[in-house]
Amino acid sequence: MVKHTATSVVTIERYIIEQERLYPDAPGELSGLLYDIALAAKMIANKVRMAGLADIIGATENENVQGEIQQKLDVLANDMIIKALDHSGRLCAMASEEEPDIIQIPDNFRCGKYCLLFDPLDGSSNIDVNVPVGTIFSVVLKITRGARGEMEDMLQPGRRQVAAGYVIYGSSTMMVYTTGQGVHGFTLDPQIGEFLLSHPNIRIPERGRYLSVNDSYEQVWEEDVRALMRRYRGLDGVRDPMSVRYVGSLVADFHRNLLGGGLFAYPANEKNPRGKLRLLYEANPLAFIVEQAGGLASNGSIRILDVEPTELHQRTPLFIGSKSDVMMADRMLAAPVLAEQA
Ligand code: AHM
Ligand code: MG
Repeated sequence: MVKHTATSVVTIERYIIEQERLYPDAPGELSGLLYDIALAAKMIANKVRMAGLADIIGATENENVQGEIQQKLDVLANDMIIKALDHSGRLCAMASEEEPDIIQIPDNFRCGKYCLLFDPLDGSSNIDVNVPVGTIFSVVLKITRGARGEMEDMLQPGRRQVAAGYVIYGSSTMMVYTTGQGVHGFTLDPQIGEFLLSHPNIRIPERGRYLSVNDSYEQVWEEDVRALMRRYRGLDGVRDPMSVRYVGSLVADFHRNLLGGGLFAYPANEKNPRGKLRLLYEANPLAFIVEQAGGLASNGSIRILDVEPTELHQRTPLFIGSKSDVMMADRMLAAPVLAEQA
């Protein structure tokens, strides 16, 4: 990794170019792809920042905006990502949490060798109350021979990802990504419109301070999950208690735990026997990031990155964060969580 002094200003573009020089075998197209995603993130950040004003502006400028500003932000974010990337020649197809099927590259654009899978605006139900939301993305190489991306290209296990990242639209906007050479975070300077390197080589603490879980599901958890949560809280005297922090916005909960140490858990339950979160758009990319930062992600029985996907919108239980805390989940959830069989 190139060392930067505290005073050097490193834009995401400069960083990506420098990484490319360090790893000459790495395909340059991947760098361009990351840069395109950063551009889409800036456009989404701009809309998210205006979200609280949408009604006010809509009321005064109804004719001009023709409803666009009041369109659901997750749909807008979805469209922005597609439009920022479909013409680049780098992708052979995309898949989004917002779309039922694979998104093909329009006929008039060249197809490339990568597939992009993304959740355009995770936690979007929080937007009305000014809680951070995020974009999550995953990149895999095309494995089929035809010109276009196919389902088989999308359904690759997470360990085959070549890049993954997220953008958090919080008190500031940050983009965090990995290409398999560590995890690096960039903060958007809104004055100049550039992502600047602010968190080089992020490492997650081995043991977590925070537990992020929605414990209103306690009644519908299996008994082993209940016992695990009691352990994290220090109630069985084995572990010192973790503090509970739950935003209910995965990117925000994950980001806090990545920097400060902690565990995010969304176990299977009676109502959601396969869990809630999506393997391809949420669990896989965050699992790649957390492992690159020294942490771990599991579905309660196996490593998330080793799960073989069978469908585009597959759900999975998720335990992700500091290594020793995720390993504790694997040890205590003796019976595999219901996900794999379903
Ligand atoms: P979404 O993709 O529909 O936004 O749902 C995912 C969100 C995550 O951000 C968050 O961790 C989880 O749902 C919260 O779910 P719950 O309200 O059941 O705790
Ligand atoms: Mg989501």
